[in-house]
Amino acid sequence: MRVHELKQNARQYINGRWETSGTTGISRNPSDTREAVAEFARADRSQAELAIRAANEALPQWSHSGPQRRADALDQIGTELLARKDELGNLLAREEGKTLPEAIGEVARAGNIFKFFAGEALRIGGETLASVRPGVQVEVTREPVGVVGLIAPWNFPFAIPAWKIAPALAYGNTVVFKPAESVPICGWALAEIISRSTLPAGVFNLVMGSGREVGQTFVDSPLVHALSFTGSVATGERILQAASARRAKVQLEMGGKNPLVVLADADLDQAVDCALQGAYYSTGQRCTASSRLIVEDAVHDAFVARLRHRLVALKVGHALDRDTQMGPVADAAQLAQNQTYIEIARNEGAEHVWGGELLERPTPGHYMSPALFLAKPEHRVAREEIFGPVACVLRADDYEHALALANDTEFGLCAGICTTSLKQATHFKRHAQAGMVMVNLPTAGVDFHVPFGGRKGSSYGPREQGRYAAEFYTTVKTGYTQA
Ligand code: TXE
Repeated sequence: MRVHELKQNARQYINGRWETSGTTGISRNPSDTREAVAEFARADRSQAELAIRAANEALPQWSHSGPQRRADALDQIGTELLARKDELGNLLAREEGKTLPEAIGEVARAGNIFKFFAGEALRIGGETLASVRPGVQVEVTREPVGVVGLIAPWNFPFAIPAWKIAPALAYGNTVVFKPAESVPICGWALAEIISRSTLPAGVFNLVMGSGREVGQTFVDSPLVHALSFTGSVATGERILQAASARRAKVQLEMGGKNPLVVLADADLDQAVDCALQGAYYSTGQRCTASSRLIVEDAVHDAFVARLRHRLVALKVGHALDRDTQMGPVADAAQLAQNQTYIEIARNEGAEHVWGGELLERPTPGHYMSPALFLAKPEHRVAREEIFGPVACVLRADDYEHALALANDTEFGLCAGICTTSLKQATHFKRHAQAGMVMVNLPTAGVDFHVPFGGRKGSSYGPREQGRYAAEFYTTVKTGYTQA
């Protein structure tokens, strides 16, 4: 079913059937809040439990299914996502507010992820080792973890679900998936494609609803063996406590306060481009956003002047307008959070360089201008994840000071450096305390086939994406055979 043919409300997908719920919600367009994207069913606890039971019942058969069957299903899903990337990108831009080119790119990424894991399903391997005991053979094999509960955020409503669902299915797990409350229709559209693949009933289930009801039911259910979550630090920590108390396997991707270091020898135009893209594209709503720009003293003022110039010219508008470079903030709560941080920055004495005001556009939406501050390392605006188009510049005396500032954070997702010095780029790659490191690139914008994740307060558990995803979605078994 095409998205524009959605006449009734978007329903839950449980045990191979589309189900209504007791209540419904309306998803709205952040570029034009008068527009309802669609009505959707809102599940309660009992419906979430039904989905979990369906996933449990489907597990024995699916976990022993052949890899070709899994590969074919994933490939089919990936092919449809790629073929419909323009239409689904339009939906994504309308529901989440990222610009149309960004949204189409995200759907294509989701399609490529399914295709990648179609291949991985055929590459599940193991190890054979000689035993320390004569005549005994040891083999290490990978098996599915079981039923996995996937809890997604709103900022990448196709790509993040894809990079959780595709490896889960490739490695033989069954899935209960909850999209974020503000982007259910993107989750539904993905589920609708999955529902038409060759997966048996119950292997994949969509449950739309609140974190407190549906998400918490996944977290608490003894029938959910593993949980993969992307979202805020506070929710992630609560999930970790509850899930580890019942010994479920947990993977968390949470916030970031990613540094982009600009050294005096950097190509300054390239560095300003990296900062602009990294901090403000996708309206700054990326966990990898370059929200701390750490600039060496000698080029500090020139860098700030050039970045300010670019911000003044940045076109903020409706996500579907051709000229728009930065769409609206995703929802009213996030806009309010951004505005609170702007107030905090001013009250703490950070120097305001540009932006941060609410903007009026021809359509009523959550618009604000990109904001830039000169901050001190102790300012909250330089320490806490804001998750909006708000960045700050910190002045560094030299490279060593810049590196120390870069690592002076409770987060550790991504770190970047702009420099023409091979020596310093190499040193930074080795000493940045982050899961991902970029040289002469924005901190945001990563490939789909390599590991994604961080250190310190940003992440918990094994990495997502690439073949490293097997660490979370499988468990190993060690077999001994006496010949
Ligand atoms: O996140 P939540 P929200 C950060 C960002 C943002 C803030 C709040 O700073 O401003 O989080 O966003 C589900 N048990 N990030 O409110 O609450 C929820 O329904 C189980 C950064 O959207 O963490 C949603 O599906 N699940 C991040 C998901 O958790 C629960 C991306 C995330 O929601 C739950 C998003 C519960 N008790 C937000 N409560 C990044 N770094 O990429 C909520 N959920």
